[in-house]
Amino acid sequence: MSPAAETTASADASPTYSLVVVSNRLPVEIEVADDGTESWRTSPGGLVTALEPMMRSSDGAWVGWPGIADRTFEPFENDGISIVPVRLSESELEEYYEGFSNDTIWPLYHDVIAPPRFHREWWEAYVRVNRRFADAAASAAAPGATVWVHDYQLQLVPRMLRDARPDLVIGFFNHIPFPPYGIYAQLPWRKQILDGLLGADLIGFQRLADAGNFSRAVRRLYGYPTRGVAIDVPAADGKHRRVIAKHFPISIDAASYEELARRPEIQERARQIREDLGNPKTIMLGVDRLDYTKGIAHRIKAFGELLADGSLSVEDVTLVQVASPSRERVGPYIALRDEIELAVGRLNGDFSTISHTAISYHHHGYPREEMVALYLAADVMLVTALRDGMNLVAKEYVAVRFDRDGVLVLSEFAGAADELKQAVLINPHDIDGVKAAILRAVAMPRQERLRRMRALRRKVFDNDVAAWSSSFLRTLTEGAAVRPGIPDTLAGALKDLSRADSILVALDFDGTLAPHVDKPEDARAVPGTREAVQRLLDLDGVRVAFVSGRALVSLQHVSQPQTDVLLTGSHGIEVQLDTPEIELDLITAELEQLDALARVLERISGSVDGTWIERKPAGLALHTRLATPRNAAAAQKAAREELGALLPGLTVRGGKDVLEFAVRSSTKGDALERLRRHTGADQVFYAGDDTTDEDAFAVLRPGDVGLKIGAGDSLAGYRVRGPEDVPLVLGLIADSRAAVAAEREAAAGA
Ligand code: GDG
Repeated sequence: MSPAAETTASADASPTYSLVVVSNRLPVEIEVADDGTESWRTSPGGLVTALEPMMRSSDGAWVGWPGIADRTFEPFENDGISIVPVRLSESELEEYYEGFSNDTIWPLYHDVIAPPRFHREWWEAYVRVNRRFADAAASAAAPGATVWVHDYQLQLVPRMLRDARPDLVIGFFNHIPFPPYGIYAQLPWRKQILDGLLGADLIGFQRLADAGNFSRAVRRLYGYPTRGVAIDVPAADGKHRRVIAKHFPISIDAASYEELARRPEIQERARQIREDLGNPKTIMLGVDRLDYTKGIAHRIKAFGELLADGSLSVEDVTLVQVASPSRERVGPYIALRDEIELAVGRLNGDFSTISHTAISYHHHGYPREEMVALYLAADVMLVTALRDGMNLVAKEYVAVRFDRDGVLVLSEFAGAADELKQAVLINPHDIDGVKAAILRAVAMPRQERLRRMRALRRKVFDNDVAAWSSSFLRTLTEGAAVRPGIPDTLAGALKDLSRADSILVALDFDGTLAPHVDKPEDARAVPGTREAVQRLLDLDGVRVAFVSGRALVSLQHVSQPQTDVLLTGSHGIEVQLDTPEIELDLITAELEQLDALARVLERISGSVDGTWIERKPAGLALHTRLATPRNAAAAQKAAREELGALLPGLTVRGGKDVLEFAVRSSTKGDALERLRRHTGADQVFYAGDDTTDEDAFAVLRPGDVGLKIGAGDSLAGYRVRGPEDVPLVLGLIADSRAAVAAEREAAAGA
């Protein structure tokens, strides 16, 4: 633990990091001892636990506010993680944090449960502070680093970072809901916030619905095309940048909660709690930050009515409510505390007896050990949020219950309800419904409790916070965000490749030379491709081939190849290798299979909108690109099942929105091997974007270069963002090759 060094000057030539996490609060806080000495203490939270190992192994830094205003601290190291503190003044704390973050965005994003307040000075402070966080992150990030920005306080940081550092891979995770457009549209700065977020490569949300709300807002306010999770954002150079908006439900470090729960002293404490409460038959528990989104008043009302109508009695049931202090200087929170405490006081006044308290109410924060003991003691956990991004309390309760007992009553307006379906789900606004759920939970037979808890535990343990963070980072670094430009390592490999006596440059067409389009016949190579191919064709010892899944005539039509380009279509079944004609050979039996195949697919495609058939020399493709996801899946399933039964020998291949059936099995790997034989090339370069290109990457040999275009797992050693980068890559091969030729000529002349 490092001492809290305070400085006024900033350090020069600070070190940089390959993974930078940015959040409003740092995972450390300052602790002042009795004698006034200060030290840093780690504030344990799920996020820190999840990211700690990754931060340590990948040279990580954490940028954030240390929790104390008007103080400047030098970056320092804490437990193997570099900490970069950001300074906030007292007035910024009021305007940026308490104001814009917690009194504008928080209520707006939580379905305006409380009215959001819009103040232009708050917005200005928000922009100013976001800029400071972005500057700090930009200085901490190494070239090409990954930066992960967290939460609603920092929504402008992704754009600010991208403008300052286009080399970075930027992710953003929103821990709270993203509201429907009708609500979001109230925000006077609605366009600026969207633009801020769209600076990221990957924007993560808790629920599918949040990601959908975000994409809809982008469509409504900017008109950018969205397709599934992808949003195409125009970039400064006239091209498009692909941003992914997707749900990644956050979780907890489940094993560490269970580990605490298994400690004998914590189990003893749970027994003690029950005894101290007068050994009621049922302990119900609520644990929340004292926040109007948590529906605390609703649960108190339901419980009060159950006591009033005699369905429950204080001898049998006690409600323990932990309401940890939160945002105590923000207006609505001051009012909420009064409201809740009045309700608790009234209810206890009406129903408590000398020996039994109706509500045991605690306006404190407790150590985690005490929280775990409370979860263990609670027979029924009440989570009645009116709106909640996820609600980790629900998952913590489940993780703690290694005895598989206990009933979780869970609001369907909490993100956790999407996963924890075996909870007793409620609409907290429906007080009668909440009352019925409480009675059901109190009386639930043990068998049913165990069955439900077992299923809930599986969910929570299978999807813990480590799985969450690694899935977000994987999507960010492998998928959404392939870095722009040509990686140095690729340039180096191409240089080595071009030293070979003869080389083959083999290129997939769709998605590699040409962007994917809805109508295959409209596909065209990006500008500059033809010239780059021509430069290669003009060089000695270089052959160029197009390798496609398309029928060869269709490939000729869309690619308009120069005469010297070698062509293979239908995954290698058709070839045109320095001959005027296309070569293909199918036997009669295969031709008959082809007819049967066509009949089945025509019938399926005729009955499902948005699907069509493409005939290929040795097979047929069922395209589903224009169908709804459900129809596409149904059509593909029907085709697979029917043809699986009728023509079991067919080769089936799934691509992007397409399912292909062939009577002759051949892959792009076969095509590439044939091209290698035909050209006698010493080394091969292959570029492709689709799963079918993986067969070609699989047959590459040492010294060959495989280039994957865009996102997704691949065997290729190198990757670029999209087809627009490919002419540059081809140009680089031509440059290196020309340089090698010049060198050789000079050597020969010497
Ligand atoms: C936001 C989103 C989303 C509470 N009191 C004490 C205490 N806690 C701990 C709980 C839990 C955490 O605080 C609260 O997390 P929640 O998820 O329930 O809610 P928010 O604070 O509103 O969090 C939320 C979350 O971000 C993560 O993305 O799930 O939807 O609103 O871990 O245990 N912990 C201790 N003493 C307390 O008195 N030790």
